[in-house]
Amino acid sequence: PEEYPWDPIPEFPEGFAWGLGTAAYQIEGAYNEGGRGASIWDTFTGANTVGMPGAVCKKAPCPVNSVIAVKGATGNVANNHYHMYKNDVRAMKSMGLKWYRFSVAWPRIVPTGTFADGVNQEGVQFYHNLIDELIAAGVTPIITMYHWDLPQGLMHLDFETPNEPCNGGKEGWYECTMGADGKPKPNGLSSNIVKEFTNFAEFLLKEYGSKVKLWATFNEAYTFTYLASGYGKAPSAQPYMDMAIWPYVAGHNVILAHLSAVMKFREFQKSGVLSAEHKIFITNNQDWREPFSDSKQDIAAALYQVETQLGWFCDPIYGVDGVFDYPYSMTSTFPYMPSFTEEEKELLKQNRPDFFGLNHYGTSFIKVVEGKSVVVHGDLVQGKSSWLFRAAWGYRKLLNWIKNRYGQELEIWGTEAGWSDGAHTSLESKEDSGRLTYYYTYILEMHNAIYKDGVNMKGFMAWSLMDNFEWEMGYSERFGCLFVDLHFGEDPNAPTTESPIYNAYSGKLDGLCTECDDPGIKPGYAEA
Ligand code: PNW
Repeated sequence: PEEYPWDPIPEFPEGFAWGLGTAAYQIEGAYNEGGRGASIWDTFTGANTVGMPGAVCKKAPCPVNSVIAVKGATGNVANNHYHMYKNDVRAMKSMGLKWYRFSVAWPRIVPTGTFADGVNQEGVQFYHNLIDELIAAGVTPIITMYHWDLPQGLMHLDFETPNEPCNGGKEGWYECTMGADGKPKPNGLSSNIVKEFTNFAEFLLKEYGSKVKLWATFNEAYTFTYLASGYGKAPSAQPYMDMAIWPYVAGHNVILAHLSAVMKFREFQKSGVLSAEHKIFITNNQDWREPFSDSKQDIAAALYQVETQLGWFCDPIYGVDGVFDYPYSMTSTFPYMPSFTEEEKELLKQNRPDFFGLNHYGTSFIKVVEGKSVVVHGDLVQGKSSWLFRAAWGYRKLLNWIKNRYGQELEIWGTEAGWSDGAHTSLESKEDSGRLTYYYTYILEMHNAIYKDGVNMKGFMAWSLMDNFEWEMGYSERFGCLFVDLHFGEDPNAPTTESPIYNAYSGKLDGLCTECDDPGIKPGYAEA
């Protein structure tokens, strides 16, 4: 279908890693089983977390964050992967999958988030079982340490009197101290959040390092700091925070937590806990921003967008011409930009990750109208997601941008790319031409980037293995390479506006959603 001749994909370099990805909260379910603690996503979706370690909700009804777009949808059950992982791995094996990127749920391993409170052996064992199953099926695991499900115990929300951070409490990624100049200052490498993430990372490396060689610290720092602060992409201390301040406080803490985990990794490589074959990276995300015209304004505005998203995290982590710091476009124009100490910059330089992890989905055109950047999409084809416009050439341009900025020797691993379509209730309507066109064209352009432009790309993990809980969009957007039969509305006890969060797995109503006026897709459970 569509405009391509569908000739066979040309050969890729030997050993090129082809794989699929998922994230814990999007597939696992079993949110209140096996000793798991509460995460910020349980709170965000309105799950009943009463009695769970680290929960903010002490008695039902628990508060629901009003910015979630598909009311009533939760990851309480999701793909039930926690119980069905053997099935899922069997599916991977039958597809001939060789690489699989997944994340570990921090609150499943450290229920309160505070390491000194103890580790949950049942959770630890679950990931051993999963990894063993993968390896037995010939699938190489890649672990993402953090894919947005912060233990709630590390972020004490106050729903009654919403307040902005910097008040000395447990503030998750927003931890800071108010400076005398009225600007919040992150607390540096010794902050509580950095220490707890490092404890968690250290534990993971010791526990699973003998089985897993590839490790990512974070998934999409931009999304869970910037989008989380203002657009409800993920929960923050309150739905709409001051966007000039808080994303940058959170981002700073994330970069230092990443640095601290890499330092631990290198230390373990020196002491022999890990080997030289172990590799560590971070995954950041960028959709391509193409100048709408060749006017200087449009070109500058498009570049500014890439620098202030991808550059924000990657300039300090990978360095530009030997300088490991925020882009000048940010430090010179953002009033609340935190700064790194000289010592931190030196540590960033000495602890550069082994790979560049890249999540990339689509492209937008940037046009300056009356001094403001406007996003337009011309005739690009749109997926189900509001932000997703297909343009494989944008992928090639972005890969070149990364090569030119961070150096040709740095290996790039595509850690996500994918296409969403809408809700289907039966397999009959699944033709999948949008997804096939997406992958076919993106893979061709990736091939061009490698063979024509000299981009040093080593792997490509498509998103996602299967349809799953698409964050604030619930189950209304499907990114799966495997179609999932969502058992919505077929059950006589399926949710109504009065019975908001029906847990089809346990057969119980286990949440209280106060705003289920427009459930869109009914909450329920999914089975791959
Ligand atoms: C990624 N944007 O998020 C995440 O890593 C996945 O967990 C998620 O399921 C997937 O992409 C699809 O959304 C994104 O605003 C966050 O362009 C933000 C954007 C794109 C992807």
